[in-house]
Amino acid sequence: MLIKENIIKICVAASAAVMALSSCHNEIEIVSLGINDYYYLPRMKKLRMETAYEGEAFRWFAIDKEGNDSLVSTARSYTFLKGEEGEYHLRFEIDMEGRTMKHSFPIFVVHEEVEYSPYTANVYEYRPAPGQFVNTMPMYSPGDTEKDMVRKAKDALLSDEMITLGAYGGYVTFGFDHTVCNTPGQMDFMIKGNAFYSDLPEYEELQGGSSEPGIVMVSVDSNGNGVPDDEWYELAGSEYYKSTTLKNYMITYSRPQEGREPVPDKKNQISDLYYIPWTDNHGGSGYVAKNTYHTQDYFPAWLDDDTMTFSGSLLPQNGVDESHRGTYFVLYAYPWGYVDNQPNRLMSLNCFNIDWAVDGDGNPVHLDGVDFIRVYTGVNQYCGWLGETSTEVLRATDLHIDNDEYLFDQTGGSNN
Ligand SMILES: [Ca+2]
Ligand SMILES: [Ca+2]
Ligand SMILES: [Ca+2]
Repeated sequence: MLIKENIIKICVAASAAVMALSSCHNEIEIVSLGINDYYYLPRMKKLRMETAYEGEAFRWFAIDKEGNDSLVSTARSYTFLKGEEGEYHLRFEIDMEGRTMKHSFPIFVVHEEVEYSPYTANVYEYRPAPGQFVNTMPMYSPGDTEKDMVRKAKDALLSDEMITLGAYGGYVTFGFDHTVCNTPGQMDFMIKGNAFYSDLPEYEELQGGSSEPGIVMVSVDSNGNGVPDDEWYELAGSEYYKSTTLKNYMITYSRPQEGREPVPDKKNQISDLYYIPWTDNHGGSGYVAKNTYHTQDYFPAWLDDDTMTFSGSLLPQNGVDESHRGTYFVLYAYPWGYVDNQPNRLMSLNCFNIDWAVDGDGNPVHLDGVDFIRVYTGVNQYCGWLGETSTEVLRATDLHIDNDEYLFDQTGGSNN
């Protein structure tokens, strides 16, 4: 009932606005502004508005309850997104041939018709780098294509099962059934991994065990095609601004040569030391070795290419051979901002804030919400019998939707 009354009120208000504009412009022009008199929009969905006019300047204002306006965009189009239901007001202005036309309109943000899921709902890309769990997590079957493997990765994440990203650079790109909104001052989503602490003395300042940090990137479906082909932004975790983190790192892995003679290191449970060679853009090179625990192919079996190239930021190595003889490695955890880095029980340290987004030059970027999230293995490291360091990923949770995963204050944890 309330909504119906609102519609009537808005229609009246809209006609008044049209009348006002009509005094200096004919109605056809007004219609071709391309902006409706009002909008209904589910929460957490984007609304892209664009004027049909070629103006000299465009201004979009958000108007608060007291009637104060604030400029939100000077582009020809504007994408509106709100996580909270309610009535919002905008004003659009266009300068054209020495005149300014204005159009004020409300947007009613309503609850979605079909309840959103708070969890991962789609996987768009699955490109693990070579690794000891590749082809088994998720399981490859002969004949599977990349599309099949993306579907298997999706089935896994939707069931809260683990997938591997393999060695440095390997990634997965996933999303939700809505846009994840960036709530100011709050963590926005959580991603689980399988990190755990070793039994280190509590007085040790550094904690770790199996921490295989994955870097998170976010993207907005700016072109609205539902595909992650838009600009990406890294979420700057605790290591981002340190000189020990390399930017624009690039690595290329090569498929193992067919019929090559393996070179084992039996003392360290390695069946082929020189199994998968890699080179990087810093003059480095090395191998992803094959161990005796995992005997399947480590190179993604569904790909035809003989090489795989990955790029991104490179975190410093975090593994230390505390035994000094290759029997006991501790992979120390970074403070915050990475996947598969801190144990899942430390929930806030597995949470991410869209406000951490930076562009390719490291400049902070404000995003109202994100449609695509990518996680990639952030360390290039090999730890003896433990093998390559590879990020593992389980399902993600949107913290702004009621869920069973995240059970305490969302503002807790690391910096905002
Ligand atoms: Ca936020
Ligand atoms: Ca897109
Ligand atoms: Ca892991």
